[in-house]
Amino acid sequence: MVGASKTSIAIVMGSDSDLSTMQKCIDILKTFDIYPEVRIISAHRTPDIAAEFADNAQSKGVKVIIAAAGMAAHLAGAIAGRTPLPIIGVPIQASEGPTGMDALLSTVQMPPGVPVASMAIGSAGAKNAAVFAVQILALSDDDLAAKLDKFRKEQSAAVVAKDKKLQESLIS
Ligand code: RP5
Repeated sequence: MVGASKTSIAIVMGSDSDLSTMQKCIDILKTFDIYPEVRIISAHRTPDIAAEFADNAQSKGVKVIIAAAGMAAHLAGAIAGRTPLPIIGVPIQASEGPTGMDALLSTVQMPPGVPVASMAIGSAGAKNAAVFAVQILALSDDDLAAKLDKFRKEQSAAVVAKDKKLQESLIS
């Protein structure tokens, strides 16, 4: 099983302008010792490469694809139409235009039968894409399930600590 989870996730994004947002996804995966394949592939500017990537992902051992794009964000859906792998979509807010709603609707409004699991717009979505991908893989990976359990407990403990600090500040 060594390294199995390291190659199980692929991240694709439509442009290098999406990378600063998707770095948050990559960083969370690293905390789970997952080092995904990361590609810049555009459904519109490099459609042939997008098709080739989608067609070959499963045979390369990829189990979950995270696809991020902004504006008319067709990358996740275009890949979903060519592979049975689960696709997690991350809508990115572009530097201009309607605050990411364009990308959200382009990502989430898939026709029945070809789903994309769309996350929230931007950084929150990028982070949740990582956690959601880990949750999928953890179903069949006990080591990863243990790391996920630890992650969630630490997350809860952080909130409890913040509440404790707040309560202490209110009585002092
Ligand atoms: C999308 O268009 C990309 O995913 C990016 O979010 C947006 C703008 O791309 P650039 O003009 O910054 O390359 O395809």
